[in-house]
This record gives sequence, structure tokens and C-alpha cells, in this order.
Amino acid sequence: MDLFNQEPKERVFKKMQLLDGEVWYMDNFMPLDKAKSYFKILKNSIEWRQEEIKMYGKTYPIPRKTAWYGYEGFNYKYSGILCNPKPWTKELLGIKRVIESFLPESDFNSVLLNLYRNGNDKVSWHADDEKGLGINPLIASVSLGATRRFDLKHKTEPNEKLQLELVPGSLVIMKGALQHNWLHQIPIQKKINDPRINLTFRTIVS
Ligand SMILES: O=C(O)CCC(=O)C(=O)O
Repeated sequence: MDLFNQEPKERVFKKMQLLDGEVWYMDNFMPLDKAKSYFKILKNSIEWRQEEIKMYGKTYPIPRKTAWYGYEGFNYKYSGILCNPKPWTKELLGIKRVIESFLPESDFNSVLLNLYRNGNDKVSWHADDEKGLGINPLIASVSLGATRRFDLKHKTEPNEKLQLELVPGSLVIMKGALQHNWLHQIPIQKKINDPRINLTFRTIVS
């Protein structure tokens, strides 16, 4: 049974040609009406947190809200922030299962959610290369709400770059050696007033 009433064969992945890593993009993972209703449900039902990071002895709020959901025991630490998972909600589990149904190598045990309140919220250049994600992690990233730009750049080859417009209902798969060789960001886009939710399904291995 397909949660989104869409035959999996109608969903087409585009493979981005990258040196030293893999990115796949699907613009129609969810139909727009489903993306809209999931956005509304998640915005209102997720326990969003305002995390803080310490830099040079000072504490700053991170420029977005976040949440960590998953199976018990799969904790995640990034930028000094330790996340204990809240139990899966019906919606998060439903989305996870649909992704897994056409991505047989995936077996996600957790999801990091980001809420960008408007175009002033962002995530700076980074790689998802924390030890807990293991070598060559497979990460599935779903976008809901406002379209935002997703930038990728190679760590050592300055001409190797990619920009994607992440439309609502889209899915990005990052895999292979991408997290070792590339960085990614959601930049500030001051003209965007609407919020966006991003879900990155992950597999914590230790
Ligand atoms: O919002 C996005 O699309 C990317 C989020 C991200 O890079 C992360 O959570 O590590």
C-alpha cells in the first residue's frame, strides 16, 4: 500500500553527477496536497526545540528550530548538542516506511527535523559525518513548505559545486562518500518569508 496514493514507478530519481559522492533528487516524492498537509501536521505536532551552541565562550541560539525522533536509545550528537529521541509519530513512521519501500538498502532508526521559520533561518556549511552515522551514511532528506536552495561544494576541488532548489514534497538522497568529500548548506534567502520543514532520516550505528 502506498501512503501517498502514487505508484512508486511514477517517482523518478535524478542522479546528480558528482565527484566522490552520490546525490539523487526526486521532485515528486509526495504530491503537493500531501506535502501541504504533512507540513501543517508536523509544524503543529512536533516538539520543536530552540537549541544553543557555544562559541568562544558565548552561547548563541542556532538559526532554526530542531527536533529528534526515532527508536529509543538512538541518541545523536552534533555541534555539541546531544539529542535523545522522542518516539516516532504516526506521520514520521509513515514517511520513513514509504522511503524504505523503494530504497531497499535503507533502514532508518531516527530522523532529525529542521524548522526554518523564514529565509533568515539557515544551516551553515557542514557535513553529516558524525561518528554515530558510520562510514558512508545513507541519508534521506524530505522538504515541506517553502522552496529553499540547497548548496553543495567539494571540500578540496573548488570547481565541484551543486545547487538544488528543494521544492515541497521533494526527496534528496545523499550516499556513498559524499559526507567525507563534500559540505552542504541551506543559505539565508532574505526574500523568503514562509517557513520550511526538512526531515533527514538517518541510521545511527553506534
Ligand atoms: O534543510 C535541509 O535541507 C538540510 C538540513 C541539513 O543539512 C542537516 O540537517 O544536516
